[in-house]
Amino acid sequence: MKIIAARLIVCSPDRNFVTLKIETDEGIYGLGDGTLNGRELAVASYLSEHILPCLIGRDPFQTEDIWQYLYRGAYWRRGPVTMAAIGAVDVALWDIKGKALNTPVYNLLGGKSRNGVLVYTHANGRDIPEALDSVRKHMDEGYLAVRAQSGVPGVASSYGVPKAGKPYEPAERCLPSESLWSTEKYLNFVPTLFEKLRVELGPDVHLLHDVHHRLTPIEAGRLGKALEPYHLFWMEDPTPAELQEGFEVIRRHTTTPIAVGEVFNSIWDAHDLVRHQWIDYLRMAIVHGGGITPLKKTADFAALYHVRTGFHGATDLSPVTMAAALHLGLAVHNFGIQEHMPHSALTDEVFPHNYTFDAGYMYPGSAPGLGVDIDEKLAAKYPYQRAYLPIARKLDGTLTDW
Ligand code: EZ4
Ligand code: CO
Repeated sequence: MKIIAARLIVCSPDRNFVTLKIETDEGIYGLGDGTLNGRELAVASYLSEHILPCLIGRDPFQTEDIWQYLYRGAYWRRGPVTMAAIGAVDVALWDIKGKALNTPVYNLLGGKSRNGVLVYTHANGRDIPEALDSVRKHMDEGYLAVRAQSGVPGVASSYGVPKAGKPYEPAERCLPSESLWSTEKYLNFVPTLFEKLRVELGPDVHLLHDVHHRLTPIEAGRLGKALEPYHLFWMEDPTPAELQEGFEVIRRHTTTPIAVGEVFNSIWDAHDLVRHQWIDYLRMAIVHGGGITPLKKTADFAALYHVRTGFHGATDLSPVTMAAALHLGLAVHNFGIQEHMPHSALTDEVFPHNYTFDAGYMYPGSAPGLGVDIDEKLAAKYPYQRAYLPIARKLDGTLTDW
């Protein structure tokens, strides 16, 4: 089998997606996701200008060699643009492999290690009563695990707070909007949110929380300690992770489990975090980590240190990435949990898929390959629109981590 064509579909059915379609001489094609929120066209151009011409004529079964060719062979390595581009190719090749062998991709990764993939979804509120209602609503839908975010009194437009009546979607089709941040107000507030949630909801529901890189390690230690009575499933991205040893400081102060990695691109971003057991869950997205090939190795490495998976699954990861995460999550032994921030109805229509949700778990389906397609005619009606993530400033105007 040979690759005869590779092209991009850049569309915006409610939000932007960069999708790679690789076609073979046997009529089988595969899809890969190369979406990098707010920087979509950089990946599209990396693919179309630099990668796609090198794929023609290659054997799509050679996922390992093609991955090394694009990573090692480029001389320049890592970074979100490069790795999302390589990830798009890798995932499309696994999709082709599954279709050619007439089996779902999870069967090529070790087969089913469990019946279904435990997922968590997002509850958002402008205040505690709204956040509580939102968690309850998702529990009624069947979710067993819910991430809870709430507006912080005195902090306008903090992370995870929806505009009235709309589902939360951080990227906006305008220049970066500015949100405000106060660590002091946040740290005083968050324990009161989780106290209320535990009192009202009882001990069984898994509660998660995303700090979104906003604290220093010692501040994160304080928060983790304050949250211990409410036994969170995890505290996510407590501090920016460029300084991996920062997590040692957090660990010294709290037993609240820690998840990190949605902005990582490589095991080398997490190597110290994992081998020192400073974290509990690794959250790299399949697309931004360079595809299924490196993520399978990363998961196996993490397993040696009792670190489990918690792959990123926000709406900026396309249904193709969602499916890839479900196949890998079903197969690896050290699966932890999968994020599920459902796509809009229009996005789901553009990307028809086999995966399903039932009673707290997701199932990738048994279609050959990844089980996701793209309706190119419909996609063409929704062209790319420039969009950005917000930025954040402290109350005195200092730019801080969003
Ligand atoms: O801000 O995906 O856990 N989920 C998140 C997301 C990220 C966006 C960035 O593109 O933190 O909401
Ligand atoms: Co996050």
